[in-house]
Amino acid sequence: MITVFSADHEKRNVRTELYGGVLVPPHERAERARIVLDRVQEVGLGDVVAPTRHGLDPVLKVHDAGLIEFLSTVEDEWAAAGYEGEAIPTCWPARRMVDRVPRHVDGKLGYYAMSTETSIGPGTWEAAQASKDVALTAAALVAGGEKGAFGLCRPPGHHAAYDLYGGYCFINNAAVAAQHLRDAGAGRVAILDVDFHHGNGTQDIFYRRGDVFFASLHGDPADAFPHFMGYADEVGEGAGEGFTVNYPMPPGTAYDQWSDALADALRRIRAFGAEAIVVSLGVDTFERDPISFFKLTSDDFRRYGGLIGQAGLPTLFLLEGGYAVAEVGINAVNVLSGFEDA
Ligand code: SP5
Ligand code: ZN
Repeated sequence: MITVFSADHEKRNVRTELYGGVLVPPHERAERARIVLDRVQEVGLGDVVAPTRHGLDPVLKVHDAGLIEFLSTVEDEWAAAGYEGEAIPTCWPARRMVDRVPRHVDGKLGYYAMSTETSIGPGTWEAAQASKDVALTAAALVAGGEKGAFGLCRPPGHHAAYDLYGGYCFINNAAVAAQHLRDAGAGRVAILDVDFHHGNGTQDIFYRRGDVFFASLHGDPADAFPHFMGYADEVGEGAGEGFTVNYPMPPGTAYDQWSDALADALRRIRAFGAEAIVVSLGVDTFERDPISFFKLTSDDFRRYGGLIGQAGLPTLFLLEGGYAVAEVGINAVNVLSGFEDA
């Protein structure tokens, strides 16, 4: 399997994440991508290629132009405001307030953010663009006939909604890639989100569409981030009704229960008639992940890669979360090896 990788991910190297009331070094750090790349090379997964540049047109098919303009200017506006730290929102359009984009950067941050842990600093926007180019380049390989491809994306994407960033995400790589597959001729595309966290951004983007199926396995939002989306009764709306499925699961969930949900999601994807699958590959379901509460082992990642492979569809894997840094390479690449061996 070919891996697409860009060293430009390193341009996102913020110092802070607001966590437990303290500014700590980010869980989503550059070292993660280097460790996954090292593992790809160590096991001889296949060639590693650089992305080609795709510009912003494919991004604007799934995101609000206002969000993209904001992301491309926020760092300058933040610096111009005279702040010393990294950009973090401090207020939101909460219930019964107004839906208007403010002029001041503090207001814009609150307008476009879904959470506060995602500090923005110099280079964040460049890295986010490189990440979506990785996803698009890997999508083009699948559209061109590869059975599988791996987009080693960083920063991740699945929390980025139509007009929101957050959860360490800026551009929704999986949504951009799924739209690319549609435009390249796939009539029906499925997105399978196996990250520990609900893929709220991806669900948001396709919620009213019947051509892209979305399935997410995740920590129950009553107990886990993003808290305000991902319940089982969210099933899509309008033309999208019946084309979203959520599998929220409780603290302590291990492979037996988790893989039952995966099998059900794969049945739904087959019944939908998907011509390709985009996997939002977060490995924060791992038993020793520092911010999550599932109990998958490193062997379980290989096993479920095999289940995805047995679906027999062209499959694009895009890296999302996974914060047990020492094991992130082993776990992510185990999924890919399991897929290839299926
Ligand atoms: C892509 C991705 O995995 N994003 C995750 C963003 C998580 N953001 C907030 C996490 C707050 C976690 N609280 C955990 C408490 C653990 N004791
Ligand atoms: Zn996650």
